[in-house]
Amino acid sequence: MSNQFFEGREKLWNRRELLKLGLVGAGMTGTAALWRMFDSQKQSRVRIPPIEANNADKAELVNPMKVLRDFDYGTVKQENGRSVREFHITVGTSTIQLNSAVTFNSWNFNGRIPGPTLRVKQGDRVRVFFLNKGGHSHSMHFHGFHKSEMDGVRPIRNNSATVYEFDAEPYGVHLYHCHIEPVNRHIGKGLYGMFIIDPPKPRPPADEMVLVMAGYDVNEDNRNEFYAFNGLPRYYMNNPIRIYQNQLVRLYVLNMIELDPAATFHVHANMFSVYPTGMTLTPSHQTDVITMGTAERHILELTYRNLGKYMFHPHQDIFAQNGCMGQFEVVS
Ligand SMILES: [Cu+2]
Repeated sequence: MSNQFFEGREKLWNRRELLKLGLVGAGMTGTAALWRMFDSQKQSRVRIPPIEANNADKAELVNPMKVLRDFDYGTVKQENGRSVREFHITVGTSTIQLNSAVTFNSWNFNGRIPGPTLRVKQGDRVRVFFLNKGGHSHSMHFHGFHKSEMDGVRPIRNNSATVYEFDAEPYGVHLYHCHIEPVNRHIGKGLYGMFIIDPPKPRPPADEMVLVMAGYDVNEDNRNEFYAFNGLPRYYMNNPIRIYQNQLVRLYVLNMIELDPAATFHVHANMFSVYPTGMTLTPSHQTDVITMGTAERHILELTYRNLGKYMFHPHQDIFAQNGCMGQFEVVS
């Protein structure tokens, strides 16, 4: 597909964006309207503690506080009586600051690490306009069901575009990533993100958040020197995630650490309910530590009874010591 075609669609999209408010009333029908209504109701029943302005306003490439509760539902269109969700993804490159001394040349989706959390409902048609401005060949490979030609393993050359299209199934917490060899390098540079497919009947209201664990091999020795939740080492240790006492918290957790075979996820002073791969509506069990291989992910639900600060981290403590470390701050 030509670049020109893609850019034409981009322009069309921008015009639609401008018209969006006017179109919502007329264009949203049937299940999409119900879904939207449910979203707004859900929002009104869940309270989210205020985020300090210096965190909320930061516009850096990697802003874990912004990544945390940011879900991209795409733009909904109705085609032949069904919902189509359209997304625009551009691969780029940028330098990020892992700590005061270490910078890292990242490759990323839409200028952020992890890439946008794409969120759809089971049965929606998903349409992704993919543009590669990353300087090398890249691709976008989704987990979940789709046809061979939509598997995202074909290299899309720099300054080229393609469209990925498939039906969203099965419901669960999934992922997408670049699948160009060496894949560990393309993922390690930052080309990954979460892909959530909501079940037909939505889950109960909760304070929902995304936690993606990843590693950084800064000296290219095939070992990770830094680890992080949502892009930046130790960020949530220095900027705790505020949550309300006695309110259900739903964590979408993904292990995207390359070069280490597995990582665990552990929370202090609590137990969480496990929904394996997010593919069940009832939990399989309760625990306070769960082991995930690379690309493994789960929905974990928990509620804190007591106020205060509580750490969460992989229990491979070397990962935690090197940056994959955070804390919840339970407030009343
Ligand atoms: Cu790539």
